[in-house]
Amino acid sequence: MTNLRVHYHGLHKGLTINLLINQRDKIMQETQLSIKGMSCGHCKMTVEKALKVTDCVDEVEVDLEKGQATVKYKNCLDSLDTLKQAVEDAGYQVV
Ligand SMILES: [Cu+2]
Repeated sequence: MTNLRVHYHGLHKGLTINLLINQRDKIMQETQLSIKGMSCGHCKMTVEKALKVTDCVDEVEVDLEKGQATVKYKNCLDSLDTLKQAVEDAGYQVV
């Protein structure tokens, strides 16, 4: 009986660890970028598209009036510079 309990707890722990490892790349983080140079809906769409530069970017929301982009991304994104570079490659400035 005692052995069974110990075994159960060991198994449970192992499952938890596996779950954490599988979830590692799914944990979401959020950042906001101030973007200069957007003037119309077309700019907004261009920047949104540009920011989805890798699969690690999950959600992009661009507020044209505020000149601000909210980006939700997974831990697999190597650096925030990747986002900055993508916006600049699209012809806008991150300030
Ligand atoms: Cu425009």
